[in-house]
Amino acid sequence: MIKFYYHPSPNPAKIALFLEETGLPYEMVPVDTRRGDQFKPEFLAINPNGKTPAITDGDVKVFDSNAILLYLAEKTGQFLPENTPEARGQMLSWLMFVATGIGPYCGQAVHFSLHAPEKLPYAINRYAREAERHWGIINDQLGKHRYMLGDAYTLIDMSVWGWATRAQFALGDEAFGKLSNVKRHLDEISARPAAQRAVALKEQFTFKMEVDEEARKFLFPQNKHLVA
Ligand SMILES: N[C@@H](CCC(=O)N[C@@H](CS)C(=O)NCC(=O)O)C(=O)O
Repeated sequence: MIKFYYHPSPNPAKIALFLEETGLPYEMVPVDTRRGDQFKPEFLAINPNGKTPAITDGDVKVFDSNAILLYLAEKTGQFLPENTPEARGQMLSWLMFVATGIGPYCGQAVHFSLHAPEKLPYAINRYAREAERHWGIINDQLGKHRYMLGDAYTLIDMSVWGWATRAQFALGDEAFGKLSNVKRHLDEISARPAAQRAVALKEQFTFKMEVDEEARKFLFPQNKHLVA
């Protein structure tokens, strides 16, 4: 059975949605990153990057959310676009775009506005504007058709959904004013029963929610190198 290494945050949410949509049997393994579970040797043996999500499927280990989505889509043959070079080219492009644009820029936007010990206007502005710009590209794409790749719901929609659930947190309460297509897409997917089960997964374990000194030590280990 698939073991799904999970924390209630945007990248694992994509995998929770895929697993729930397909009905693949899986066991959820909580990784409480605010308590340091991501640095346990048994987890690092699966994901040497020490971040969630990861899965094991028998002897197969897969880490990084978009790699896991592609692995599961290829394994099941579900939620893939048609098997043409054109459709596959678009799928790979958007998969990498979400992985390298949406995720990291939203993450850094939150980091510099909320968690950085100094409020640096240059860094706050750079990451907020870049996060907005990336979401604007998704919004334009969703203005052309119902889903990211056309008329069919695919793994790319699940990848976008994981982060869209946190877009307002990253960009501010007014974010959806300029991103009406993203909001429409988010609302449609969030209403799916599989998405509701994916969101409810966090209730199966009591994760630490506070970002206190202990959590900051685990989430931002590089800070120990800062000179006081
Ligand atoms: N590129 C990775 C990023 C994974 C990532 O940053 N995961 C976050 C949760 S959304 C995490 O585990 N954070 C805890 C930490 O950084 O220690 C992916 O797409 O899976």
